[in-house]
Parts: sequence; C-alpha cells; structure tokens
Amino acid sequence: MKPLRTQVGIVGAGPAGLMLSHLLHLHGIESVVIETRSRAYVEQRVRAGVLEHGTAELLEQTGVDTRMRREGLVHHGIALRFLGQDHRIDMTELTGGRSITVYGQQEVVKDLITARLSAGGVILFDVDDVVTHDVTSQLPMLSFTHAGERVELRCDYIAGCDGFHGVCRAAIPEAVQNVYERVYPYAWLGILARAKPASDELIYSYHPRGFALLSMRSTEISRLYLQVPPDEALSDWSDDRIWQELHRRLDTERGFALHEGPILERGVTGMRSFVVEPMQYGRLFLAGDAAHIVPPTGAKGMNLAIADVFALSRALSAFYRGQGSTALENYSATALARVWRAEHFSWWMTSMLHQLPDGDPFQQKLQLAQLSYVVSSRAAATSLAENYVGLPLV
Ligand code: FAS
Ligand code: PHB
Repeated sequence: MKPLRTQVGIVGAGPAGLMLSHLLHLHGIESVVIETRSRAYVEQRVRAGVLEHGTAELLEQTGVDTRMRREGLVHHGIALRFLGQDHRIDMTELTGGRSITVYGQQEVVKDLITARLSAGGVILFDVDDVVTHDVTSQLPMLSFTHAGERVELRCDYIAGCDGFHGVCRAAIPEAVQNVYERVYPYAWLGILARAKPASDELIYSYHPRGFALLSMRSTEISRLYLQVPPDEALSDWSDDRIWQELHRRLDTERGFALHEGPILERGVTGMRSFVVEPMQYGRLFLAGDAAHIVPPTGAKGMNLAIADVFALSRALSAFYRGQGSTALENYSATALARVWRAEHFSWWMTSMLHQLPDGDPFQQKLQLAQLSYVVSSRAAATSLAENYVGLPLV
C-alpha cells in the first residue's frame, strides 16, 4: 500500500477535473488528478465543440488560450433554419459584444493536460478501482490501483469530476440525494467529416423529418448531427444514408450546398436532463457531468462543468487563504443556480427544435410559433443569445 497526501484529490481528467486542477494551482493549492483512461484516450475523445464567452475568457485569463486563439473560430451568431428559410441571431450585437468560440473539447483537454504537466502537476492516468473513503471526516481518502500498486491518497477535500458514469456521486447517500431527470424520446447521430463547412456559422435546422445541426471544428472539418430514435443502431446508417438525410433536413428554398467528405468519426448520443442535489456531501464536491447532464442542443455541457469548477476553485481558495468555509458550504447552492438556468435553456432549445416521435401536429404548431417569435422579437432573440453565449461566471 502506497500512502500519498495532497490538499485536493480530483477524480476525473475531463474538462472539469483538469480545469479545477489548473485553477487550484494558480491559487497555490496542490491537487492530484486520477483518471481511469489513458492520456491518449482522453485527448482524442470527440465531444463538445462550443466554448461560451466566459469559458474562452477563462482560458485566456489563466494562460491556456494560445492554441484556442490560433485555431478556434470566433462566431458572432447562429442561424435558426425552418420552413426553408434562414434566420440569423446576431448574438454579439444582442449581448453587447459577447461571442462563442468553436474549439473541440478534446483540444481544451489537451491544452489543460499540457499546462498541468508543464507546471509539475500530478495526473495519474490508467487508474483502476477508485474508491472514496471517509468523505464526512476531516481527512477523506481516495484509494485506487495505479501501475499495479494499491494507493491511498489522503486529502483535505475530494472533487468528484468523474462524469455521469463515475463513482463519486454514489458517495452521497441515496437518502441525501434528490435526483431530477428527464429522458428524451430521441438521440443524436453525430459525425465528424473531412468536408468544408457549408456555412460560416452554426445552423440549427427544424425539419418535419427531424432536427439537424451543422457545426464544425475548423474550416476543413464539419461536425454534423441528425435527430434519430433513442435506440437507433449506428449500423443502420450507411455514409450515403447519413449524407442524404443531412441534405434533406438542411435544404432551403434557395438550395443549400452541403459539402460531403470522408466520415472520420461517428456515434449516437442519448439525450437526457439530469441533476442531483446537493452537489456536495461532507468534504466531497461534485462538478460537471458527475452532478448534471444537459441535452447538447444548447451547447452547455462542457461550459457548465467549467462554471462549476470556477466556483469551487474560488471557494477552496477562500478557505486556504483563511477566509473561512462559508463559500465552500454554499458551493452547491451557488453552482445549482447556474445549473438550473442551463438545464432550462437546454430543455427549451431541445423542445423547440426536435420532432416528437408521434409527429404531434399541435406540438409542431407550437414549435413554429416559438421559432417565429424568437426570430422576430428582439427581446426573445436577446434571451436566446445571452443564454447561448453564456452568462458571466460567478
Ligand atoms: P467528462 O465525462 O468529460 O470527464 C469525466 C472523466 O472522468 C473522464 O475522463 C472519465 O474517463 C473519468 N472517470 C470516470 N470514472 C472514473 C473513475 N471511477 N475514476 C477516475 N476517473 C474516472 N456537450 C456539449 O456541450 N456539446 C456536445 O456536443 C456534447 N457532445 C457529447 C457527446 C457525448 C458522447 C458525451 C458523452 C457528452 C457530450 N457532451 C457535449 C457533454 C460533455 O461535453 C460533457 O458535458 C463534458 O464532458 C463534461 O465534462 P466533465 O464533467 O469533466 O466530464
Ligand atoms: C458541436 O459542435 O459539437 C456542437 C455545437 C453546438 C451544439 C452541440 C454540439 O449545440
């Protein structure tokens, strides 16, 4: 048994865990990150693609923005496409200068790993059998196997950043947990293709056959999504079928030249809303997908993880500076206020843009009325814009 000691034990090397370790380091607080997967795996895992204004600013303010500023695409608007017409939402104009940056989550992960290791940070990859211990004591512990050796890591605090399928949420007794959940009757089939994006900005397309999204990763790589049934088998979708359906759902009255190309990555992602309250128990704090999930329609998942750890890092910094533990005690309430705002926005965008399985005509009329209102009312467009670019970090 190998004993280790640190101030904050962080479970998970995704955006939440890595950003937390980076922020704590800048506050002079030591942490150890433990991750089940390999470095290569976490750095190639294709997931989110949109950074909120505040997320991009935080990367810049904390010195991990060089590649993002070089390779990321700053966008000032998105298009809502319905009834064969495009309607641009000028988010920068509506929000007084805020924008989004299109930059893959795996790139953020790479940049944060590089920053942590360059600063002498400790990230243990390929760990197994992680167990939380004594989370209500003054000295909680993480035990795990690493390089064939069982390790006991004593910490002042544990941050559960291990995603929806991690182990940390279970450290909160079920009798203490309040779970809120909604599973949607559809999923997203997503592809990454070596094809020049057919639009400079993202296009959210409402279509009777189902929702489609045109996004991108660079001027040469397209990221595209199709609404499919929740239990859809990827094997039922040939390349031709994928492109044909994308052409149909993204077409407009004037015609739309969607560029095809080799599909580099594909996958089906289920859609759910999920929140566990509280996001803390004893000296365990949950952040990111370990505590909440949003449907990806609002591009909130990764950004919410960053917002959680921004709040947690400030609370831990206050404690270690001798300013007491009030901010730590209030972490869950602070984080949940933003979580529920993002949960609502993600549910609202998802409900407005996706077809119900039964093709309910009343629902379709409501959706078209909502879309028409959003693109014709400055107040409604401003509400969408300020939620999409992200509210200021607190
Ligand atoms: P993550 O899941 O990213 O990271 C958790 C880490 O903990 C992982 O590296 C995992 O290997 C590790 N881990 C798990 N169990 C562990 C254990 N027991 N011990 C140690 N480590 C452990 N969001 C968007 O905004 N837009 C999108 O398009 C989008 N697409 C997505 C597609 C998929 C398939 C998935 C699953 C999610 C998608 N998301 C998207 C949401 C996603 O980006 C998350 O919100 C984001 O990864 C959250 O970051 P973390 O909280 O760090 O969790
Ligand atoms: C992406 O580029 O992966 C992306 C963009 C916007 C979304 C979801 C995913 O709402």
